[in-house]
Amino acid sequence: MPVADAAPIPLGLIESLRSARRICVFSGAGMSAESGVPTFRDALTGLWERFDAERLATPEAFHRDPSLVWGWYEWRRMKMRLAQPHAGHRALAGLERRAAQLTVITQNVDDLHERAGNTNVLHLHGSLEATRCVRCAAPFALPADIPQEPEGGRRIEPPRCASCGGRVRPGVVWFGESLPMPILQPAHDAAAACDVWITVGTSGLVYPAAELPLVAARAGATLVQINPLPTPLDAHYDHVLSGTAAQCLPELFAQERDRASLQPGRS
Ligand code: BV8
Ligand code: ZN
Repeated sequence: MPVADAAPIPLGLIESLRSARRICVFSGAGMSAESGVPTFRDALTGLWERFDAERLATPEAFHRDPSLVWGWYEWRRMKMRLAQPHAGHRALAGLERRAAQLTVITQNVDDLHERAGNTNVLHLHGSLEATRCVRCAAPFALPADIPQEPEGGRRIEPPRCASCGGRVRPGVVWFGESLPMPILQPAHDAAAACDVWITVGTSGLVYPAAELPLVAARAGATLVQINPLPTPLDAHYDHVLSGTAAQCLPELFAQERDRASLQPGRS
């Protein structure tokens, strides 16, 4: 993806960051792209290329063809396990150590934010590793080793639940399924209380997640978008940084930190 040179970071944004007490970062698949995790739309290759993500990531698809869907999630889990956090993830972990309060709200089902060191991460759409029984919801422990999947993918029969024999499903939120309230409520509260809201790497097309930036806007937060491409919600943002996550996040916080060091009394 050709990346335009990131425009200089506006001083007003640096100031907003410097004076912010509560910061929210809202990430999508683009946040993990430079770590080699295919974005949601790019994850449709090989066996799955003729499928539409929104139709594959559904309870109906799993019911109709469990080995096709389980194979897809094992392939994505392999990609996730082989991936490493990038400079953008590390910059967010560094910000958590410095900021008064940082909440990372992610649509991603990978664990790259946590692996980089962020501890306050809300997974709106679940996690690839949190597997459970589709019938009795008993948690299911996956083998520790990295799945060895062919590049083009393959069908794999899902494992069976030890207590009721039901099929095991990925711990993600599928289309048509409601988001877990114990995650959505604190995400909504963080959005309504933040001083600065930073959206990174999302097309902003999936609801109710895509409503959260508007909650922050209505609460008067400064809104920042980081994406190499325009998105339908750009008009709602005070600052749009046209660049990638691994490029813009370290740059943004380096300038904020450097500026801070120019001002007495703030580490
Ligand atoms: C629900 C987990 C109650 C699974 C996912 C209101 C209006 C319209 C539709 C609806 C609505 N309310 C509900 C719906 C239906 C539906 C929905 O939103 N449909 C959309 C498609 C129109 N929502 C639901 O079904 C939700 N549930 O509402 O329940 C209910 C129930 C029944 C009926 C009504 C209501 C559940 C949604 C959650 C689905 N699960 N993931 C899995 O991963 O397999 S969603 C999944 O897709 C991701 O989690 C993510 O949210 C989304 C993908 O979007 P992005 O992350 O943005 O990724 P994308 O590839 O699109 O874009 C990448 C972006 O990054 C691009 O902009 C690109 O330019 C940028 N980029 C690329 N490289 C970089 C970069 N940026 C920075 N750096 C880079 N290097
Ligand atoms: Zn069970």
